Amino acid sequence: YKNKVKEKLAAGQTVNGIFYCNGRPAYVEMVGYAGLDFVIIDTEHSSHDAEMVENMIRAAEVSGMAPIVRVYENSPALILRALDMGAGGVVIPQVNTAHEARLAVTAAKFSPQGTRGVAGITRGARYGYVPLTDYVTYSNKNSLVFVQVEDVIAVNNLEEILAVDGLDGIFIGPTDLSQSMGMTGQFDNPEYCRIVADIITRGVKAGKWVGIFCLDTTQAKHYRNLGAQFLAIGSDSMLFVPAVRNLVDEIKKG
Ligand code: 3PY
Repeated sequence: YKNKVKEKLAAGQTVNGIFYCNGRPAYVEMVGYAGLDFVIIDTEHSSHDAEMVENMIRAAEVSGMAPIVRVYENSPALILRALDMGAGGVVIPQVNTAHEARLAVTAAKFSPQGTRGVAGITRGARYGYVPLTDYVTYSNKNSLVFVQVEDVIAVNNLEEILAVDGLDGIFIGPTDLSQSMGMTGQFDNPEYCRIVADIITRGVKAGKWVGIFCLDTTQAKHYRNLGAQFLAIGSDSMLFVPAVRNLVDEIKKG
């Protein structure tokens, strides 16, 4: 298993993915065959239990996507579990300081870069089929760590967060960011747009990859033009709900 997403990002390419909040592995597999690069399997705003997450990771791999898990808080145990299950990376919500970002990197990396607990028997380690030293090297090199910038506190601390060694990138959470700015969901507000553009520009300048949740492809293209490379475009329900609504509207027209 190779982390194609990390390879593409390193080559300066853009990667496209989707959030998954209402799992079944089959639906993850279904979107993967369409040609997406990654899926963010959400455990923050979802009811996924650990076994479901593991099966969604499998489904992503089968259909050629990098499985990225959003843990529900910045906890070493949750980061460890996601990577042990075979996630290709983690997204960590509500990271507001360089210290918190450093904790996330330390939790995600084995020694010497971090303090992640080692076990050669996990799914990530291919249950022991891979020599432990190879797995440790591979995982440290290839696992992606994105911390979410989704609060004005993080924006104020952005310079220090971006300077954290071993951190691959930042991931902008538009809804929470807009809330912390006192303008929940006002994604067209000029001040909100200015801040988002500024975060992207500063992230790129610092040499980190910038990810962002996009409502649609128009927004994704806009952020791509600003330099964001890791684009999570919509979610499972955002694809499904309009289709069902349309079906109901159409049939009721008589
Ligand atoms: C947000 O918009 O707040 C996110 O975290 C993206 O899902």
